[in-house]
Amino acid sequence: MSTTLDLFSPVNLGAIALKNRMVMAPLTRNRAGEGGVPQPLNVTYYEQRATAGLIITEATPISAMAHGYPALPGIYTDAQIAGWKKITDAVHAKGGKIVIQLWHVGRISHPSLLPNGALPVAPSAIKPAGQAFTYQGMLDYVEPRALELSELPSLVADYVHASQCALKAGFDGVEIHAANGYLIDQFLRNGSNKRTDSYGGSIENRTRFLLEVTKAVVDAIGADKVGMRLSPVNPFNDMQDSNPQALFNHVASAVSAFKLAYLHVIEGGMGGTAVDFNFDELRKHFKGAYIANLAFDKVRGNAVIASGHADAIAFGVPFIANPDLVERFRIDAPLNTPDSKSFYGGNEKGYTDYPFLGA
Ligand code: 8OZ
Repeated sequence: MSTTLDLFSPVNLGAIALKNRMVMAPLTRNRAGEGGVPQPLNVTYYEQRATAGLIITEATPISAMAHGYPALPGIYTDAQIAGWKKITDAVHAKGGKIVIQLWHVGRISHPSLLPNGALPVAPSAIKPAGQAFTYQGMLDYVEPRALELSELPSLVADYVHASQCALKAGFDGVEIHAANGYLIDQFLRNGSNKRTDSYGGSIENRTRFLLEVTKAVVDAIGADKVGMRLSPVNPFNDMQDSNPQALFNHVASAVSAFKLAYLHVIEGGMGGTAVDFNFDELRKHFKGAYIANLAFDKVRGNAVIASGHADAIAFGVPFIANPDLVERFRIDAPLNTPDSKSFYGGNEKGYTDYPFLGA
């Protein structure tokens, strides 16, 4: 009997039993309904992809202040819970597993997207380069308001509330979004965190907010239902750090102590940015299950699983264009071509109309 593991081998990530190691990456699609409530169209989209070993939902705001793009679903109101419940029921009925990605965008927002035109919040009042995607089109980012120390516990409480809402909505777990230049990552990396209090300066201090969120969510719903996503060297959203290897080795060790369901890492810069970072070294600092992500294909995915570096692989764009990606990989069938113009916003076109094999 062969003992070589590959993308089609089952695996347990904490309490979540996966029938294969092909994970659908979190993908922002901007197609939720009024009030951030998932719609029937969103049910169809996720249900179509339930043959993935695990679906990680699109990044989902944990509060009204956590929004930073149009037409995002939320996970903090009863109507949103009811909308998501239809999705988790549909995915489970097809034998799939689904966790929700908990998101606060921090400074990557705009007053027009926030309650009463509020300023976005961030660890420090540093305006990111670039423009926000708003209902009025692309608008320059504004200088965010630096969070007061006294506000941090209520933010942690928002993560806890959202994780409790997630369980009510029937999710198998949550993924804490600590990647890609959003609020938690803004605390971690010193290009965006210039605080002089106990949440800024040293690596330990910059990691404090992440660990407080993690501990609170773990205490609320159990570590075996909590994953985390990191992107140590992704420059997306105007991010940089002076020593990412030291920072993220520390982060991986510190979160390892919680015995999370998994750590999910974007192993480079989105858009193919060259990086100097040793992901094998980072991986050794985390004792639990590990999901690797960044433009993998079947051959590289199988190789990385066989090598023991990763336990599962997250695929993004291939799952947008191929609802039956697992079957296509299994039989080496050709893949549908993704249409990048319909990634963000719109209707069923480029969302639920990609053909299945044999259609
Ligand atoms: C692309 C466009 C909008 C949001 C991320 C949630 O990078 C995102 C995102 C990506 O994590």
